Amino acid sequence: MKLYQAPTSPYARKCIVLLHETGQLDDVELVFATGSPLDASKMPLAQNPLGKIPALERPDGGAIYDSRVITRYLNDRADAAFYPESSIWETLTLEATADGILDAALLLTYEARVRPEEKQMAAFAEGQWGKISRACNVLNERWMAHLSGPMDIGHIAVGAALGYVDFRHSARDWRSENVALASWYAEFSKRPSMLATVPVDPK
Ligand SMILES: N[C@@H](CCC(=O)N[C@@H](CS)C(=O)NCC(=O)O)C(=O)O
Repeated sequence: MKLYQAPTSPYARKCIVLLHETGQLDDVELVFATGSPLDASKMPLAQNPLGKIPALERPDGGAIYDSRVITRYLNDRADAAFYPESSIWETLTLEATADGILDAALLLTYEARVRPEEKQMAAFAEGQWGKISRACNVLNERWMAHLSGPMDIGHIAVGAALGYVDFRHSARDWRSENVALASWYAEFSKRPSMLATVPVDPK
C-alpha cells in the first residue's frame, strides 16, 4: 500500500500513529506529497480529486481518502479494536471533536501562511481559535474519563490535534484552562507511535 502524506500533516499523523499501534507500518510505503488550497500540483490527484492528504492506495481496490476513512480501513485490516462497538458513538464523537480542532487549526495556519497579509482577517482567525478553545474546554470537562480508558481512535485523533496546535500555533495557550487535558497529553505524547511522528517541517 502507498500512503500519500507529509510529516507536517496531522491528518496523516493519525493514520501513521495507527499503523504503528497496529503493527502495519511495514505494509505501507510512505509517499511524500505537499500542497495547499492554492496549489494542488504536487498532491495525489489521481488518488484524491480533492487534492488533499492523506490518501491511501490499496492493493485490493481503489484509493481511499479522508483520514477517518483510512483509519477505519486500517483498523479493520488489522482486526484491531480502535472502534469499539460498545462505545462507538462516543468514540466517533471524540474523533470528530479532535478533527474539528484540526480543521480550525489548519484554517488558522492557511490564514497566516497562504493569504496575503493585507487580506488577512483577525476576526476570522479569532473565530477559528474560539472553536479550538471551546473544544479543548469540553475535552477537559467531559472527556477525561474516556481518555483515561482503553485507547481508541479518539485518543489518537486528540493526540494528533493537540500536537498540531503546539506545532503551528505555539503562541496560543490551551493548557492553562485545561490542566487535566494537558497532563493526559503529556503522557500520551510519550508513546513510541507519537514520538516517531512528531511533526517537522521538511528542509
Ligand atoms: N478531512 C480531511 C482533511 C485533510 C486535509 O485537509 N489535509 C491537508 C493537509 S494537513 C491538505 O491536504 N490540504 C490541502 C488543501 O486543503 O487543499 C482528512 O481528514 O483527511
